[in-house]
Amino acid sequence: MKFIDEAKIKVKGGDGGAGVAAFRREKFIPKGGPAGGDGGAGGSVYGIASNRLNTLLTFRFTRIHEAKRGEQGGGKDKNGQSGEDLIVEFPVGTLVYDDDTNLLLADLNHVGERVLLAKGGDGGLGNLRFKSSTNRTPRQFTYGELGEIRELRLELKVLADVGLVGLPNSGKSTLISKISSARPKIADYPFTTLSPNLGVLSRKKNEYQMIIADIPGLIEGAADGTGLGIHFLKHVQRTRLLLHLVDISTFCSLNSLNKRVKKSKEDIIGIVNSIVYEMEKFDPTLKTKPRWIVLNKIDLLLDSEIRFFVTLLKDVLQLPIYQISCFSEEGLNDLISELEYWFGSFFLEKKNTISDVRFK
Ligand SMILES: Nc1nc2c(ncn2[C@@H]2O[C@H](COP(=O)(O)OP(=O)(O)OP(=O)(O)O)[C@@H](O)[C@H]2O)c(=O)[nH]1
Ligand SMILES: [Mg+2]
Repeated sequence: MKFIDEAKIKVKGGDGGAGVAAFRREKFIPKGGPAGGDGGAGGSVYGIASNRLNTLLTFRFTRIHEAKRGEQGGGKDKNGQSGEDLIVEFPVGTLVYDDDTNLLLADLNHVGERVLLAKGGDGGLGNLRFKSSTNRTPRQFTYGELGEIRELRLELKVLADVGLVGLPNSGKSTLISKISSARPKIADYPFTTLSPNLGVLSRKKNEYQMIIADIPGLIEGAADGTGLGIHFLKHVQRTRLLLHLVDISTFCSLNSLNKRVKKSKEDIIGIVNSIVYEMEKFDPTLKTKPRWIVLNKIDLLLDSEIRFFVTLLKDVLQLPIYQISCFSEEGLNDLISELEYWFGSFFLEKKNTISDVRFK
């Protein structure tokens, strides 16, 4: 499935049917009087948040969404039938903007949430309506109103509880594959992940569910378009917590004797903080979002080295720091327990669940 998070569509309410001018024509009833029925109202277009969709891809193929028009009125006092409403499904997390005014019409973030996007036109009036003591044989009728037309801009910001951010290769996709049933592509080259993956962390027989978003890696200069850019950060904007993955083995380098040596304190802090500036450039509030540093790949270093780096970072960053190895799975249970504890009751409240999703 290709991940598309922006689309433009046009919605149109159905036109109202015209009213009719007609007269009763029956045997032995001369001058039967007006009998033209009203036109039916046009159907309206509604948007609804659904968990059957995970991307806006379908809107790239179908751009115009139009409700049915109302039927014209008939003779013998017959009113036209109303046009059927059109219900358009959007993935949960879709923001719907009026493309002309840029006004946010809806933020569909709960399954079943519904919004009126384009109202159908009212039906016209038949001549029966114009009958009065002074106008016994009215010939007037009105046409139906036109349905509303709107150009819409759709933007999907996936709704996840936890966002994984970090440099390419830090192990974000490996982590999501270990703690949820999501199976994203994993490889030892940068930018393996090209679009977000969602995974659901379920605990205690589905009593707890937490949605985790794995996004493409960020690098220095991402805000200026380097690498895959920072566009994907919008998918962690609505998370409650960021897990900032760092490959701890990058804190060391090999010297001329092929011996592992620790990098300088400045370099280490530089590695960790390199993406923070990019996040801030994208959205300053991301910097204030709760963030935990997760040092991954501890299987590649000695315990003494790990202790050294953790102490160094704790002193400087003042952020919670966790150590894990997605390979040996060391530290994973502790991390999950901390997540459960941190999310507390919110974890239990979750109603809108999604299934693991992988986008190509
Ligand atoms: N030794 C070791 N290697 C790991 C560990 N976790 C992940 N890797 C490897 O690190 C490489 C990168 O992992 P990914 O999960 O693809 O990294 P990513 O952060 O998703 O990378 P991008 O999608 O490119 O941003 C892969 O070769 C993984 O097998 C770990 O705990 N220990
Ligand atoms: Mg990845």
